Amino acid sequence: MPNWENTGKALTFARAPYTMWVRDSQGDNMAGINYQTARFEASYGTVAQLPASTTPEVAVAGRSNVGKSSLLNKLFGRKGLVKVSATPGKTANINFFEVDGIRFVDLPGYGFAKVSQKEKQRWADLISGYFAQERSFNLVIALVDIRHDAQRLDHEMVGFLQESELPFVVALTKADKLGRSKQAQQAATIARQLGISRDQLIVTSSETGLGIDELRRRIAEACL
Ligand SMILES: Nc1nc2c(ncn2[C@@H]2O[C@H](COP(=O)(O)OP(=O)(O)OP(=O)(O)O)[C@@H](O)[C@H]2O)c(=O)[nH]1
Ligand SMILES: [Mg+2]
Repeated sequence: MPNWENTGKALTFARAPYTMWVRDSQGDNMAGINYQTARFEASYGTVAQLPASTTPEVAVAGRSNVGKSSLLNKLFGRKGLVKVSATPGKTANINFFEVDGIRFVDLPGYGFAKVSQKEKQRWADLISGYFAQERSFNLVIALVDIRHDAQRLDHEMVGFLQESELPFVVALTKADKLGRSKQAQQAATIARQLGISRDQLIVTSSETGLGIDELRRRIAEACL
């Protein structure tokens, strides 16, 4: 049972059965997703506010400061669409973006120590509340910093995704901070630590664009 924060309150994930939407591909899957249409949809502070899920959804989850917002900007090819900050804890809401009929969901980062217990609990409730809803979970992109061993909260996130049988990939972030051989070494180590196969893991960088095309391929497979 995941315990997202050290609040002492374990959160249960009772995932409702869900309908998986796929976007109408107008007879041609190869047409792909037009990322140039990316637009901010809305920001929600409580799960009760979330609108019904009527399109494919791609959610981005990971520890605070791991690079969720930067990765979304890189995917969209739009520098400032998703707010990025050097200060962790910037995204304390669930933010929806709409890209060519597909909804991208920027989840709040977990594990940031310097906020109040109350705020931590609010973030944890947002994340678990999102996954407990009846939504079209086409793909979850779980982000893990390539420079470090998998942390407790990374294990809990991936364990939860495996147990709930949600479709997911792990994107290792900030690969530009390591050399090529170290990247490969960390990818193998983190895959082993998380108990996932190497092909469930993509090495990425929002600085250089490494892995972004591969990620777009996975998203297209999951949503079209
Ligand atoms: N070098 C490098 N820095 C990155 C990369 N991705 C993100 N960063 C930096 O890491 C910091 C956090 O990035 P964000 O994208 O805001 O991270 P986040 O996961 O959205 O953070 P929260 O919303 O606070 O949970 C920023 O200073 C980014 O510039 C990357 O691929 N390479
Ligand atoms: Mg963010």
